[in-house]
Amino acid sequence: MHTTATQSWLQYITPAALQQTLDENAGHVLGIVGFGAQPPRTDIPYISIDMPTPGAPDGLFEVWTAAAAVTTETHDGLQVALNADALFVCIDAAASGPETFEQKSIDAYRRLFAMIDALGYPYLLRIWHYLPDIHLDEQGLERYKRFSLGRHEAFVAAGRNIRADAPAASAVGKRSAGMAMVALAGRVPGTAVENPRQVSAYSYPQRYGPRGPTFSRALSVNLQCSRRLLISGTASIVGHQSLHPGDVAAQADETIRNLRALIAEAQSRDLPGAAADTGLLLKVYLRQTDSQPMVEAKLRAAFPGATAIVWLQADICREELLLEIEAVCAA
Ligand code: 3EB
Repeated sequence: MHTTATQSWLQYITPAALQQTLDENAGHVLGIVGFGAQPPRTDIPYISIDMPTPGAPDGLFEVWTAAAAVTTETHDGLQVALNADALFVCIDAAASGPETFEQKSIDAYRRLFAMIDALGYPYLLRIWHYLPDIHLDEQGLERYKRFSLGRHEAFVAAGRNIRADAPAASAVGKRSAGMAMVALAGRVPGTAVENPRQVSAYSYPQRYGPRGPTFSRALSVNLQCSRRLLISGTASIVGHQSLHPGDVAAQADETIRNLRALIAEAQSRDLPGAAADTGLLLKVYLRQTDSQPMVEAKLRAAFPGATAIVWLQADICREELLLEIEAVCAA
């Protein structure tokens, strides 16, 4: 039952290592996300995100693998990977069209929900949103807020509960036009973990947008041999407020406290995948890359057992936030 894929689950690799990784995990790869690098044409779901990768001059690949054998198919024009308990899909929403990101969000989520419902994987576990010009004013509302409004409307329209059905998520900027989404869905729900230091995102007050962002702070999932804690993009927010504007070092410290609080919360509930110091994979989005060495030193000190720390340059969804960190606990 255990294959080599069980140990990995998620790998961040250089383009030079991609072919070998795909060969070693043949039949067990759920999806490939390229950052600053173009994935190969393959049956496996893949997408390229236009985002600089400081410290990785050739770009990097995020490769999701699974213990259970994976098949691929096309559904509604999308390449989908499926196995006994998970579905993986990438949605590359066209840059064209006059509609706002509220409508783009509604359309993409409608398509996603219709697909995961039809294929029998109705529980959205993890989703990444990569949004161009995330701060752009769209008819009097910042694009990220419009996007969140559309997401809320899409959850409601699909009969989903904005709290109980909220997946783990990240939402950050990307460079070239067109919204990209990457999603992992399951046949059974995960267990949500909220951060005791933070107001739940779906309960943010209106000043952060007419509808709060629909995501959980973390989701504990059990996919066959793989019990993991999927931690959402986490930033320097306490309560609902952004702390330490303009101070990236203090934001990094605050974000580390948030990550620790979340992991401790999962541990206190005996949820799987929550040992902070082993097998932690960290993906760091920095608004400006000059702080990378300083942030890296803090992360290495805080999480000495981290098995990967990868770096991307991206806008964060609130203008005053200078970094956002997502994680997978693979303990
Ligand atoms: C925050 O805590 C920071 O809108 O899907 C982090 C993760 C953030 C996901 C999302 C937003 C999202 O509010 C921003």
